[in-house]
Amino acid sequence: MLATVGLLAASCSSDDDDSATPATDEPTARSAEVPDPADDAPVDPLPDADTPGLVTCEGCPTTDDFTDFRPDFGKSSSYQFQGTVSLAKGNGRFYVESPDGQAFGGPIETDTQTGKYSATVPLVCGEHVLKLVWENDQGAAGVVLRPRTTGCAASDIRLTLSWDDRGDDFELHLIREGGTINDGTNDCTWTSCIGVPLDWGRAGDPSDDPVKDVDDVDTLGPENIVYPQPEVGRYTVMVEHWGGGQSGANGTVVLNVTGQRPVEIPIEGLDPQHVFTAATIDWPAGTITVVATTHDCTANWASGCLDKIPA
Ligand SMILES: [Ca+2]
Ligand SMILES: [Ca+2]
Ligand SMILES: [Ca+2]
Repeated sequence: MLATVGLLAASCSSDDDDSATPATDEPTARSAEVPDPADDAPVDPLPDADTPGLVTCEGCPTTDDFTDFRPDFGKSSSYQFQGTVSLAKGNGRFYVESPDGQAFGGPIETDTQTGKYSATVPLVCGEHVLKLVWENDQGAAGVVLRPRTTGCAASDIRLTLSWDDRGDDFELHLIREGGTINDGTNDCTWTSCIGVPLDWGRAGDPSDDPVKDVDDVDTLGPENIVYPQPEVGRYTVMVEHWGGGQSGANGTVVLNVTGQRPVEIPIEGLDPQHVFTAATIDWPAGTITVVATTHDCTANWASGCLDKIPA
């Protein structure tokens, strides 16, 4: 596949953009007429590059890890990318976009001394766009992939959480109507929704159950919950900051709900043993209502918040 590598112009800060020329006859990056996304949409770190291939610019971060830009991930719902990048100034960013308009992103943990990076990236059904991007003072560069997955059913609700290196660690919760955080029946989270999923919807039918298919137990994340065919009702999206982290941790939770554009909700200054209520989702309307409130649970914390929230 090396011979078919597409070199695209990256978003270099250099003025010398004419030097970056596509090496293949594949269509080049999107034109500049694409309207600006909404303020609360997940940010595409390489908005001008959508053609599969390496994205390079002079002096920018580079990686030699990719030769297959259209990988087939089969039935996997996530993939752990790991390798080495040169010249990255900090953590990278991944970004995923599906043909039906779902989008989400998160950090790629990157050791700037050794260049080693690792991130478990949630995948969506079918063919989609997946970017891995690093920055330095010269600009942003990396790789654009067009992966494919097969045999999966699209989820009407997808939640993707990531955080910074002060958070250790964050925990994503999807609570159905009538439930509270950390109740074992109505809260999809690390204790209830990994491996053997909760039996929501049709009893005994796992195809309509929520699953936490990506979990993380230290810094950065991501975590991901997919819920294919929601029951009618109101769902609450919450995030816990567990005990090992530092105060003032930041993060984001991205909601992808069928019929709605993606909404990214910032989490700002979440202290350990505090809980952030991100939003509610009403199904089947799909209505997302941003809540963005923080609850101090330090007085009632034992392996998670034991306060009865939401009411
Ligand atoms: Ca976690
Ligand atoms: Ca079920
Ligand atoms: Ca981690």
